Formats: sequence, structure tokens, C-alpha cells
Amino acid sequence: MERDTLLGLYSDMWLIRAFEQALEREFEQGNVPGMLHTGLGQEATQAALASHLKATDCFFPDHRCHGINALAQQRHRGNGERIMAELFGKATGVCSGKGGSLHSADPAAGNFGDNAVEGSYMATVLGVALASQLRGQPNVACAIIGDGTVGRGEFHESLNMAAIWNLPVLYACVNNGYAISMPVGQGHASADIIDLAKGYGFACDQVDGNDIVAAHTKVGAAIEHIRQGNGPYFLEFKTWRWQGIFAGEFRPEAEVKYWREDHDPILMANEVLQSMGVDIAKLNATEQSQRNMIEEWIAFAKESPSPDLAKATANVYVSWEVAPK
Ligand SMILES: Cc1ncc(C[n+]2csc(CCOP(=O)(O)OP(=O)(O)O)c2C)c(N)n1
Ligand SMILES: [Mg+2]
Repeated sequence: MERDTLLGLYSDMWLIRAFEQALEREFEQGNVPGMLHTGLGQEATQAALASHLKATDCFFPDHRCHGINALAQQRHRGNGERIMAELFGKATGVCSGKGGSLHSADPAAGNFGDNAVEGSYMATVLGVALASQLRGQPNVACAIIGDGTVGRGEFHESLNMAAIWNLPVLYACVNNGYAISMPVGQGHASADIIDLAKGYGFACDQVDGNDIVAAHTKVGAAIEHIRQGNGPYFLEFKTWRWQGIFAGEFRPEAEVKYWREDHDPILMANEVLQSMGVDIAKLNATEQSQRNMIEEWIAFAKESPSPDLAKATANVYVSWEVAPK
């Protein structure tokens, strides 16, 4: 990989990490309503996906995807701060503050939004893909699905239909080893989710989701395959999330050390960049500049007004505005 490409991805990963860390801090201070699941530790997977998805593609993020949402929003619309404002429940958010963490969406940035019913968009993604196919557009529809989410029945229904209709779907399976606190090998017949997908007969692959060079390369190959009209693709990212589900750590000490210290996606990329001759000062400046930008986004979110009560029911179940009684 070219040095400048890797530097760009390194910067993207810092945008994601800085976003999530600032968000976590603000959540603890009570400034972010609702629930918060962070994607800390999974930055390479998200940055790799974001780097290949165009605004004309579509992705359905999951509950840990604030980072890719922000990155896509910034890249395609130039206003990543609107994702932050959405998480703060402010009127300047991408969904006017009504979506929050799980429902931040902006189709113009390719982001079709998550759903509190985990993975239900494995069905919806087929409709977006079918529309592209019928219109003859080379667009990719991507469903980002966790290892636990794969346990839903829609997983098999979706893969089957994508296969028989040769739909342009990328299944980006984020296997972080656990669903809540259930180890993947205990919740599924195989700890490798790819084994569940292979039976549908389309292209499948796995990648170290913390290795940005490998992940970027494999996402690129998958998306090219789909754009060429070769049908769906299943790509499993092996990664690990820093955040447990409940307070306290339930995972073995050695496992935590391995993923947080020895296999951290940003530290790994930092080492590769230094071996390519990039100065540590430049790498530190990259981190700092992303942290500064995120603090500006936080300030924007804090200063933004709350949604207007008179519009509380607008765009909830109906597309026209209904004045509250
Ligand atoms: C249909 C449904 N069942 C259960 C939940 C509650 N829930 C939220 S996250 C989650 C675990 C998901 O695990 P995984 O897909 O591996 O994602 P991870 O949190 O590990 O990133 C569950 C069970 C839900 N939101 N929707
Ligand atoms: Mg999981």
C-alpha cells in the first residue's frame, strides 16, 4: 500500500477513535441521551469500509457504527458534526435530533440508518440492492452485521435471496468474538461466521479486521467484485471491541491485553507507517488534528438548540407535520 493511502486511513481511524472517546466522555457526563455502544477497537474495519463506499452506495450501520457514520458524513457531505449533534439529540442533527445513536441516518451520505431491532436491515438491504440492479446502477448495498446478529432468521433469508437474485450486497460481518457476553463459538455452530455463509454459494472471505492494510485491500476486492455484477459477497472481519456490554470486564485478562495492547489497529498502523519512514511527530500531529476537530463538533452539538416541541411528532410515523394538541 502507498504511504499516503495508509496515512489517510490512519487519519480516518483517529477520527473514529477520537469521536468515540469524546462521545464516551460526554455520555458519562450525562450530555448524551439514550444508550451508547462504542466501536472502540474496531476502527480499522470501519475505516476500510468507509474508504470504498461512495455516497451513491448504501450502508446500514449497526449499533457500534458512530465512527463510520461520522466519517461518511464528513467525506460525502462535509458536515460530520451533524452526526455528533444527532447523538446529543439536537435540532442540527442529521435526523433533527430524533434518531440518536441507533437511528442516525442520511441517505445522501450513503447512510441508511440502523434499527433497534438488531439486524432487521438484513432484509431491507435486499430492496436497496434490487433497486440498483433494476436501474442498472453499479451501486453496492452493504449490511454491517455483528456476530450475534447473525443468529437472526433474516440472516439466512437474506443470503438466500441475495444469492438467487444475484444482488449487489456486501455482508460486512463484524465478528468481535461476543454477542453481549456470549462467546461466538458458543452461540453459533462455528466461531467462523464464514462457515454459515458458504452454503449460499457466493463469494466469501475473512480478514483480520484490525489490520487496516489487509482490511482495505479485501474490502476493495469485494466491492469491485460486486460492482462488476458478480453478485453478493460475504466478508468477515475478525476484531474485538473494547467495550463490554455491562460494567466490568468479563473477558480473560490475556485476551484483553492481546487485543488492546498487542493488536490495536491504530498502534499497528502507526508501526507500519514508521517503518515506511513517516516521522512520529507527523503521526502525533494527525491524531491531534482529528481530536481538535472532534472537540469542535462537540462544541457545535452542545451549542445547538434542542428540537422544537411543536415539531415533536413530525416525521415520526407520518411524513407531514402534526401539531401537538
Ligand atoms: C432483535 C434484537 N434482539 C436483541 C437485541 C438486544 N441486543 C442489542 S446488541 C445485542 C448483541 C449483538 O451482538 P453482536 O451482533 O455480536 O454485536 P456487538 O454488540 O458484539 O458488536 C443484542 C442481543 C436487539 N437490539 N434486537
Ligand atoms: Mg459481537
